[in-house]
Amino acid sequence: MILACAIDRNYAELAGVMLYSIRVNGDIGDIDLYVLGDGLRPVDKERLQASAGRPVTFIDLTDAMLAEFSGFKTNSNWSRAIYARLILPKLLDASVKRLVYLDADTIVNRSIRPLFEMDLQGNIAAAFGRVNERMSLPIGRPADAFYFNSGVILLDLEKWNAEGLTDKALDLIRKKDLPFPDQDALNIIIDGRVLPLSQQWNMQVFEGAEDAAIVHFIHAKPNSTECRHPEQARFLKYRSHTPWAKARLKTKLDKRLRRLRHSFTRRFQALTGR
Ligand SMILES: [Mn+2]
Repeated sequence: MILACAIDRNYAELAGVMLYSIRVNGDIGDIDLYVLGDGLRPVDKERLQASAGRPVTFIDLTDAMLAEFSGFKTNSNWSRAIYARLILPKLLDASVKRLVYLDADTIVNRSIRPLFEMDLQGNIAAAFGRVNERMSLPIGRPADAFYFNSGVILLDLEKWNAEGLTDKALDLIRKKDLPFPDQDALNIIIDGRVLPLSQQWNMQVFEGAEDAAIVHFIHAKPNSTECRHPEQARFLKYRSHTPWAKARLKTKLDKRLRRLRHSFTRRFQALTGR
């Protein structure tokens, strides 16, 4: 069994704190940690490894892998790494039966062993979601469809790979203009085969966050001055034990610079066809 995340360099700090929280609370035993990285430097990997306190397997995104998502939507918040999670099942050894994918903007406050050991009851995945008209209608699903968040997802890899779902998801993103491409594609291709998880595994709202097993910072990130989340203090406590202990909090200006950098990079890629 594997626990994995997919990040670029901008998310290394968040991933490091997430890995540290797993080390102290996750109770993952011999479950292997994987980080799929887009442009991670050796120093980023060293820091992630130090935070995890155990071996981490790094998979670097190659040009061939990136070619699969050429032309896919990105912005300064959604990097190419959001698509990388879709190809992850294809990159792993066929003997791996289960994968828990965790977004880097999460912290783990309790044992996540129950998540790995959960009976999927024949489903292909487990994730937290709800009936969500606002997310479902724009992608052509009924108003009463169950829509899950892809930040915490347990996958049955045998079923996933047997049905070639990576290629199906990528095809769908290529053909349709989906507002939240990776998450929408997942919701469409495994529709009806997702075991609903309790909210404590992917707590996105502030209320009750202190008791959740996994807190997911979906808005302002906890390493930024804009974060108003009640669990930011816990994030910073975990962070104080990682190589990012003394990193300054990101500001609005950092965000603007990141946006600028992103748009320049995109123009450059358009010009050079990369
Ligand atoms: Mn997230």
